[in-house]
Amino acid sequence: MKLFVYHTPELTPSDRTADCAIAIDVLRATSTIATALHVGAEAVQAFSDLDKLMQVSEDWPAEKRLRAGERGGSKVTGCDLGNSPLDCTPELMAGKRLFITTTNGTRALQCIQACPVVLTAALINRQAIVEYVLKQQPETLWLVGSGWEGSFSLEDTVCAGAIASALMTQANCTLEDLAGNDETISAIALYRQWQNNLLELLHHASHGQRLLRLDGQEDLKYCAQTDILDIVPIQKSPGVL
Ligand code: 3SL
Repeated sequence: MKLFVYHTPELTPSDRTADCAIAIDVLRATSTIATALHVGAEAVQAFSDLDKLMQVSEDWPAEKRLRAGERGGSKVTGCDLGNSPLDCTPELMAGKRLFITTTNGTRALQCIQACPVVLTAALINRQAIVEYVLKQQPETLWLVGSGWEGSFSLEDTVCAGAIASALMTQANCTLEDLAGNDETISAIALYRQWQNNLLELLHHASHGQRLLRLDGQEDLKYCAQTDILDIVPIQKSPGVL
C-alpha cells in the first residue's frame, strides 16, 4: 500500500486514481458525520452547495430529515443544526437522514467522490478507519485534509498522521514502504510530536481559535479524543454515507 497525504482539496490530484480516498475534517465536519452515524442516523448526505442541499432535502419526508448548515463556523439560518458533533444525540438523529453542508469538509468529500472507495475520518474514529483499510489493503490510499478555504490546517494533518502512524505500526511496515509523498512523512512527524497533547494542538490551530471565539470549547474537547467511535462512514452513492 502507498499512502499519499494531501493537505487541501486544492492540492489533491484531479485524476482520482486512488483505490481508496479518505476525507478528513477534524474540526468539525467529519467528526459530526461519524457521530451522527454512530448514534443512528439513517445516512448522511453531504453538499458543498447550500441551495442544492435545500432543494434535494425538500423531496425527503420532513419528519425523517435534519438539515445541518455551517459557514464560517456558525449555523446557517434556516437549517435545523449547525455543525457541532455534540448536537448529534440519539434522540435527535435516530432514523433520520442528515443533510449537511459545511465550509470546507463537504468540499473535500466532493473532491474525492469519484474514487472507487470513499470514507470520512476524524480522530474520534481513527482506529475503525485503520482496521477497515488494513482489511481492504488498497494499493493507493489518499488522505485528504479539508484545510480552511484553501490553506493548510493543523488538525486535519495531525489526523492524517494519526492514521498513517497506526497503519505503519499495525501493518508492521516501514516509512519507506508506506509513504507515497513527503506530506505523509511530515504528517506522521506532526502526530508523533503531539499525540499526547492533541487538545492543546487544536487550541493552537487557527480554526481551533476561531471555534473558541465562537464558544466551541466543548467541541474541541470532543474532537480531540482518539478512537472513541467504532464507525466507518463509507460512501454508498455520491455524497451519501
Ligand atoms: O469547514 C468545515 O467544513 C467545518 O467543519 C468548519 S466548522 O468547524 O463547522 O466551523
